[in-house]
Amino acid sequence: MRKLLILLFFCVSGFAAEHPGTDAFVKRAVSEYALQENEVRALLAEAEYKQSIIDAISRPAEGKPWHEYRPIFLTNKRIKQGVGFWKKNHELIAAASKQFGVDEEIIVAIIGVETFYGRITGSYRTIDALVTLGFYYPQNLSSDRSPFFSSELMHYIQLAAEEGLPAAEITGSYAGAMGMGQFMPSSYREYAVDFDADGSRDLWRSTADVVGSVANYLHRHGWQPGQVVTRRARASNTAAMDEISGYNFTPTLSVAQWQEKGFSSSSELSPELPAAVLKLVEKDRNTYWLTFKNFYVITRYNRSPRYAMAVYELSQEIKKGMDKSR
Ligand SMILES: [Ca+2]
Repeated sequence: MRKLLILLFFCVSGFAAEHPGTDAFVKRAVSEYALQENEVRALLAEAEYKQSIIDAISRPAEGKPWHEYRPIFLTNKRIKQGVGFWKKNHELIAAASKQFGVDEEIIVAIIGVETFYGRITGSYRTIDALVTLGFYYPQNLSSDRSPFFSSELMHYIQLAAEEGLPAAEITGSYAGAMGMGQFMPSSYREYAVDFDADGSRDLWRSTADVVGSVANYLHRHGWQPGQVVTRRARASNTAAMDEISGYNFTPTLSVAQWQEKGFSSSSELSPELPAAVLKLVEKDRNTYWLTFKNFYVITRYNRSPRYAMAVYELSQEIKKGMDKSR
């Protein structure tokens, strides 16, 4: 009986270490990406399923209405520390802004919203996050994002090999985002830059690399320096509310066309300027905004329009704080 129990124990623990989908993943890693089978298997065996990660993905902050979402990011502390971060790194930020053509305050605000200027980069092991979400994605959510996380896991393994990173030790957000700018592995591989030219792209310890990488990310997604991000709009009683998207902020209609549909804004805007319309849910009413190419670019960093609005508003408050202290 005792022997049987011991045998059973080893079987159960053996199975527990093998995540569902491991074989198919390893097969792809080897055939499509020429990764070493034993190394991939060893890394996956180290990864642990975390219920806390499933719980976290099931209730993201982006689900909150704007009037609850905004106060999380638009705090005096985050504004003040943004001014401090900008002053401390003003040469780096100015250099990145110049090289990549991205407004300085937006670079600062992104790092501020993502990690409080590098202070809170996340304590989940990235390998746990990507394996949990890639192999155990909850089926009761509106869309199955396991293919995305599985693909990010593949990128992560390649990134670790390319950059010489300790793949089983790195920590980040519950969704696998890493470092001061919270780059997903695919973004890290594609957009991170070695801005301090020391031979490696280090988004944990090099503020220069982080600032340069955030600027490069926005630049590569089409940032237009000095151009408008968003403007408050007025909606007429007959405005075409059904043409407002909750998730797609590609500017497709012009300011003039939106005006015909009942959404008007200040006269300084060129009538030909392409725009989208955003509705924000305030406590006792809705507000409407014309959003432009640069707003869309911020949504490439995080798809939530509330995220983009928080970044924009924070950037403006930090800029005001900088102007005051100059
Ligand atoms: Ca570097």
